[in-house]
Amino acid sequence: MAYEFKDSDDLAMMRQTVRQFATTEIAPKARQLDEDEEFSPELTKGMGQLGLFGTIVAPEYGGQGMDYLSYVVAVEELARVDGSQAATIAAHNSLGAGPLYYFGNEEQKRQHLPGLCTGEGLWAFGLTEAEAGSDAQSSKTTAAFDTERGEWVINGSKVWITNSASTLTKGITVQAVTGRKADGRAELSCFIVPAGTPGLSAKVMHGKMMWRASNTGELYFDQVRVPAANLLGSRGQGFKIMMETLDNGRLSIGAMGLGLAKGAFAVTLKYAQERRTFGKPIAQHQAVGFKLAEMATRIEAAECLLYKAAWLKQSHQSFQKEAAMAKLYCSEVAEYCAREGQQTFGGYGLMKEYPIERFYRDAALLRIGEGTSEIQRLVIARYLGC
Ligand code: COS
Repeated sequence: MAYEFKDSDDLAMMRQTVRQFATTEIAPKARQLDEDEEFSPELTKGMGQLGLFGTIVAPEYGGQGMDYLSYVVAVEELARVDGSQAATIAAHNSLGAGPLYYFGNEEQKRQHLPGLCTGEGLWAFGLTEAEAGSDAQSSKTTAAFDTERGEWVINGSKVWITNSASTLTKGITVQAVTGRKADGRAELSCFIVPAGTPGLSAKVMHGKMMWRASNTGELYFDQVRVPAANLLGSRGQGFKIMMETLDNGRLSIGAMGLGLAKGAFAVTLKYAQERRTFGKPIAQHQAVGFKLAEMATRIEAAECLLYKAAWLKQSHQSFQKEAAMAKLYCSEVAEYCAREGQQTFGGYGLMKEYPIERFYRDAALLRIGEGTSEIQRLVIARYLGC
């Protein structure tokens, strides 16, 4: 049989373990952490003990050696309860550990990866700048080579960088301009910048509408010096490293969308079966029943698309187009389910007491972060030959 539309025994066990942790450890704290805009090192370490760090990294570097579908399911189960904790895991694994694992040389991998597979250390992805968001090639951050000292000197800034300004942050992979190509475009390269390097400062970004308990930082590089050995990949390969990393990252953002949609659906169904109007549970009014039917149908379609994309990735087939589709569609389904769920809750859906309110806010990030919905459509259209 070519397809098996069910979790394997191992996957089902992993799903159950993460769901249990999310329900018993994260759910009771999620509302308060969101309200206080507080990152939780304790929950992060707890997720580390569960094996959710270094998920796809091979055991020889300290990782869990999971396949991609298992990783996607782990993120989905966290997002079913809390987008902030899921964001910490997704950003760390796909964007933090990912480029070091896929593009690092042996020495870099042995030096950095083991500490990133436990939950005791976070690594961030330094791509976005104030004037380089969707147009990710237009970085202004520069790295100049000091031939006398054999060091790169980095100057510039980054913004919106998940996991970059926490007490657990161990470092950042930074894209910087290292010269000009023959056609005049910027030559971009990636650098490993450990936290605490002189000249590097990080500021936590406050006032977010969503993912309020995840750590988001603004980074400043003022004559930050790193040795030549901290170049990741080769000089000029930086943009490709970043783009390939985002291809992978789209799968985990898709998982965040699917998880949020499932979480919003679950609380809405329960509420609709309990809340009574006109003498019966509102689930029995066709207007509400149709909403639930539509949510469930879209969730089913989103799951098929995402799991297929993850399967393509883990079976070493071309997956980039499907990853962009999954990111796009799962984030739209998440937003749909959060909005229709909130509508079903009526006035209560506007109150922080009910998690649907948080789902509604968290869903907004998914159509903007790690490539807007417009960028996903652009990427998909390119794969179609448009
Ligand atoms: N994998 C590998 N290489 C890739 C690639 C990918 N997915 N996408 C592009 N490239 C390569 C191209 O092949 C091209 O190589 P050459 O210079 O050797 O020809 C180079 O990168 C430039 O590609 P292109 O000209 O297509 O780049 P654009 O400036 O047009 O940008 C988009 C392409 C819009 C897709 C890209 O900028 C993008 O993804 N932007 C969104 C960034 C984003 O998601 N930011 C959010 C980060 S939050 S963590």
